[in-house]
Amino acid sequence: MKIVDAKVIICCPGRNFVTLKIVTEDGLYGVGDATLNGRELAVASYLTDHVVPLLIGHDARRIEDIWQYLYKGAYWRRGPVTMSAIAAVDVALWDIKAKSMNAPLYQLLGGRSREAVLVYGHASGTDLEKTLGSFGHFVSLGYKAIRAQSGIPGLSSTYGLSHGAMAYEPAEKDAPPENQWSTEHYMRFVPQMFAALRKEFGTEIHMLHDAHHRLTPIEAGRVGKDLEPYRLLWLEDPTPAELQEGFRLIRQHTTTPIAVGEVFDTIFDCQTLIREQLIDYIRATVVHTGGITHLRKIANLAELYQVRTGCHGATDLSPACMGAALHFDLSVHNFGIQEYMPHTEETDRVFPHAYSFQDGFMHPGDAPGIGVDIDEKLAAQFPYQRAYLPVNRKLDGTMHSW
Ligand code: CS2
Ligand code: MG
Repeated sequence: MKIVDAKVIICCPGRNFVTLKIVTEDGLYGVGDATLNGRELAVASYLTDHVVPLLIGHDARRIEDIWQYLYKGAYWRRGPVTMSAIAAVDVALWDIKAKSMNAPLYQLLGGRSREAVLVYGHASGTDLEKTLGSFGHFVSLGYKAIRAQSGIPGLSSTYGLSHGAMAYEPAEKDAPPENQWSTEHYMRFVPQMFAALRKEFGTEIHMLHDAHHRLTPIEAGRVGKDLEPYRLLWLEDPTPAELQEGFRLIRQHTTTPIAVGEVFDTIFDCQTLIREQLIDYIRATVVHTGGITHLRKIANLAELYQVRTGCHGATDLSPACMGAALHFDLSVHNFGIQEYMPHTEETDRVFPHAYSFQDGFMHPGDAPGIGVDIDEKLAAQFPYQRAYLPVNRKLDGTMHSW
């Protein structure tokens, strides 16, 4: 089953997506997401200029060998650009293999371990009252787990607020927007927000929160401790994870479960975190971590240490990533939860898909492969538009983690 063609499709149906399509000699094709938010064209060039010429003539069935060939053959290891490119090839090949067997991908990954995939939605508002309203909306839609983010009193703007919609767009067109940050303001406000949420919505619903890497480990320990009465499912990205041992300090101070990993690109970013049981959920996902092949290895390591998966699933991960992630989630034993931010109607039209949401859970569907396609003609109607993730400055103007 030789690979005869591979091409990169870049489109912007509301936001940018980079997709790889691989075609085999028997006419089968597979798609894989290669989107790296704010740096999309770097991955597109990596694929078109360096990877596609290597793929032609290879046997599409040799997924593991092609993964090793691209990873080791590059000499320059790891990094989000390389690993997103490898992920796109990997997912497209899994898609082809599953299609060639006329089976949904999860059947090749060991079959389903559960009936459906628990997902969390994104409640947010510019102030506490609006956040409570948004949370109530998600409850009414059947969500069993909801992340809550809010504007913070005293700060003019905060990252990750959807302004009443079901999702927010992480990146903005042209130049990076600048948000304001103050750890003191944040630390005062967040426990009040969860006190209000628990009071209004009770103890049954799972609540989550994302600190977006903005705290030092000891500050994160304090936030985790202050949030303990509200029993969060997780506190996400409490501190930047380049310093894996920083999480030891957090662990010494709080039993609030910790999730991290949406910016990780290999198992080497989280081996200490997992082996020392410094985290409870690993957020690495298909597109930024080398595809299904590598993510399964991370999950297998995590299983030994009772760490569960919680794949990143914001709107900058395309439906091709979401489809692949749902097959992974349905099959992997130590699954925890999957993030879900619905895409725009245009994006859903460009990427017809078999996955669906019902009553707080998702299912990848039973279409052969990953169950996600790309309508190339329609994609061509939405040309690329440069966009950037926001940056954060402290009140005195110092650059901070976003
Ligand atoms: C966030 C994302 O989904 C999340 O948890 O942290 O908004 C993230 O910032 C973006 O996906 C980055 O592209
Ligand atoms: Mg996050």
